[in-house]
Amino acid sequence: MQRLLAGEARAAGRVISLIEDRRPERFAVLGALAGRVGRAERLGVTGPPGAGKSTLINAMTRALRAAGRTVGVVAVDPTSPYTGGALLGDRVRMGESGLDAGVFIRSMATRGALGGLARAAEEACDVLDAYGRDVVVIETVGVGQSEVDVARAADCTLVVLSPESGDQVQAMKAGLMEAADVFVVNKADREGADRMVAQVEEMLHLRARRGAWEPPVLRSVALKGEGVEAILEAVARHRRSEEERGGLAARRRGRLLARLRAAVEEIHREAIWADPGSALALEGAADRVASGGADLYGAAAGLFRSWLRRAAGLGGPPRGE
Ligand SMILES: Nc1nc2c(ncn2[C@@H]2O[C@H](COP(=O)(O)OP(=O)(O)OP(=O)(O)O)[C@@H](O)[C@H]2O)c(=O)[nH]1
Ligand SMILES: [Mg+2]
Repeated sequence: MQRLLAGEARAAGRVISLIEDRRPERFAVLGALAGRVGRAERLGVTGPPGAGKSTLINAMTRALRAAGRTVGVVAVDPTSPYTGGALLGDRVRMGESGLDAGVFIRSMATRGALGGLARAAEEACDVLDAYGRDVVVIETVGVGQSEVDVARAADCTLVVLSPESGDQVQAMKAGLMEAADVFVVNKADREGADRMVAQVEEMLHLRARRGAWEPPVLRSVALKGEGVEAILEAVARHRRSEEERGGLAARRRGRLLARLRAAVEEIHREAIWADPGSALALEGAADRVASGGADLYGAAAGLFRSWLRRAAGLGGPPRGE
């Protein structure tokens, strides 16, 4: 079993590299996974820089492994302490799970547009899901809406704060706070944790209720694994509540619609610029716009139409293969 898992991890690693580099082969590889995606429980973890997200994920991973569940982690985080399945430096080490084939950790660095990275990260989660991980965790630093959205593309989103997060929380405001299904005030061993918990609870009271689920505000000392069981219990409770209300299905459906839309755009964008005719036409259009002979959008629409005609001549628009 361990060896099978290790072999699968290697294969998953290779597939995720194709995805990360946005290589054309990814279409076929992702296609082959169809039908096997959707079994894993997906957990998003976001929050201000340094709040302890990675440390907490590490502690949760240990608890999940102890319960016999396999775990995959995708960290969308250029400063992540994860490298190749181990944590670096004086930060928490993977400890007993360091060489555990039941844990797969992958960092994805910001490369190119964040939108592309968001898609790549979600596809990496699909791969780990298809390879049979029971729980797939995605970590993002909650500095902007798009990063928060990545973590939100999960069945349950944990927002991790620390006693020092007060100002950051003010700065990030709505997006981060509204993404939360479960709040965790980590570093509860430090002064100010009570104040932070009170601040979040007050904010939750002020806010109109989003639905039946009231996000709990929990405490943890991730470094010592304290509070982890209660967090995992809250995640399980949230899942049951979502399932009862049909929220999980609705959430996954909404995500699927958004991903399909983005995929249509991505396929066409790539196909348009892969066509040498488009590059030629682009130069001509730029000349016309520069000399005042055409407006930008008119020229762009013309470029698109001329590509459609060429694509039709070649047997139709691309199929993403
Ligand atoms: N005192 C205390 N320190 C902690 C705790 N959890 C994490 N830390 C420390 O906080 C620092 C940041 O922890 P990380 O887990 O890397 O935080 P992060 O949120 O993943 O950071 P980024 O991914 O860089 O945003 C490290 O030095 C940890 O050792 C805790 O419960 N108590
Ligand atoms: Mg981290």
